[in-house]
Parts: sequence; structure tokens; C-alpha cells
Amino acid sequence: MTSTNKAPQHAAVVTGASSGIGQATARILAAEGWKIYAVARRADRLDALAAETGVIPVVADVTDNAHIAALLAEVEISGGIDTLINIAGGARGASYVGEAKDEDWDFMLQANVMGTMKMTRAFLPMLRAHGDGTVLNLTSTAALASYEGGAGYNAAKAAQRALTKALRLEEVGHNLRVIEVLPGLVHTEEFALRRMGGDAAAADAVYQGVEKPLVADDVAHVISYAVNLPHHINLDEIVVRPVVQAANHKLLRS
Ligand code: 8X3
Repeated sequence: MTSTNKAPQHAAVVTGASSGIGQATARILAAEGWKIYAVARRADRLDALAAETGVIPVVADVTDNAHIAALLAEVEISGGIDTLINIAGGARGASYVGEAKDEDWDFMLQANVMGTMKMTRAFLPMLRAHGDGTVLNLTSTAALASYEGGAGYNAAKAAQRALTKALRLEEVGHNLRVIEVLPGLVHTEEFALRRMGGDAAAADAVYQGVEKPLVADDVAHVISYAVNLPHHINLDEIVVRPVVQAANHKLLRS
């Protein structure tokens, strides 16, 4: 690939691209003509996505500074980006605080909070230099209201949201658009399964009787809408829920 001085108009790094909302976002933006660097830890899944969509697969762990440096170098030599979409993250465990597991909390704080910070810190100089940069962080309605068994995830998403709000204030002088998307219940292949430690029955129970939950594509369409708007328009906080979820605690089940 040839090096250019200026980033192409629409090029993005999308993290968490091996499944769920990240994968759907990479797929939809690529179909719309965006140049997409699809980032995740699982090479086989990225390769399959690349073969299908033409995205550029980059295997990297967003909590690893060396991986991020290698990713940044690869993006730099192949044209740069104007948009960073931080989707990597997720939930682990549903323990009450009294039984909280260190490893679950460590994962959630690292993946959701530290990963978003490290990726953003690394790409900020490129986004500032572009002049019309965008950072989109996928947080959650879990950042807005805590619930029993959610403390670790609530804490991680609230921290990621706090980071996002500070970033918007700090970078306005660099014309950086900072978008936060906060989904509610989204039925993806892995979110609840991973949260429940691989217990398929427990994961299925999360969506039991919910006739029309959101799916990954629904949220990806919202992300696509937000990042495709003219750059001076900032949908700075977008809460996305299925109609049947009137609030975190009010989910209609049949
Ligand atoms: C996922 C939403 O309801 O599981 O980010 O907290 S919820």
C-alpha cells in the first residue's frame, strides 16, 4: 500500500470486530465504502470477515501497548484514519459485590476502560492532525443505572462514559467529534454467553420472552448514521434500547 500525507475521507479503526456489534459495524461501514481496519484478538474470525467484506484485519489486544503501537504504525503507513470506533469490551460475571471475583472485575476494567483509553491516547495525534476526527465509544445503559449483579460492568461502563465526556471537553479545540453510543439489551451471539461464563442456558434466560430485542446490526446502523453525518453534527450521547425495554429495570417479556 502507498503512503499518503492525508487520511482518506472515511477510514476507521473498529475494535471488537471479531463478533457482535463490532463485527456488524465493520461490515456495514465497509459496505458503505469506508476503509476499515478491523481489530480483535481472534485472527480466524478477522480473516473470515476480511474475506467477506474487504476490511483490513489487524490482530491486536486493545489493552496491550505494544500491540497498539504496531497497529498504529500499520495504519500510519497505509493512509491513516479519521475515525476511531472503540467497541472492544464486554461483561464478565453476574456476582453481587459480596461475591465479586477479582478476575471478572480486572477483565471488565481493562477491556472497557483501559482499552478505550489506550487506543484513544495512541490515535489522538493522528485524529487531531486530520482536522475532522471522530472518536465513537460504545458504552452501555449499564453506565446510567446500576443493577443487582451488575456492579463490575456498571463500574466499568460508568468509567468509560466518564472518560468519554472528559475527552469531548479536552479535544474540542482540535475539532474532535466525540460520540457515545449507549445500548440497552442487545441479543448477540457472545455478550451474555461470555458474561455467564459459557452457560448457554443462563445466557438464553437473559433474552427469554423478549420478542424483539435489539440485534448487533441495529446498533451498527445507529453507529453508521452517527459517523456518516457531516462532521460538525455531534450526536454526543445516543441511548439505544428495544421498544420493549422502557428502562433498564422495565423489560417486557411475553
Ligand atoms: C448491555 C446492557 O442491560 O446488559 O450493555 O447492562 S445491560
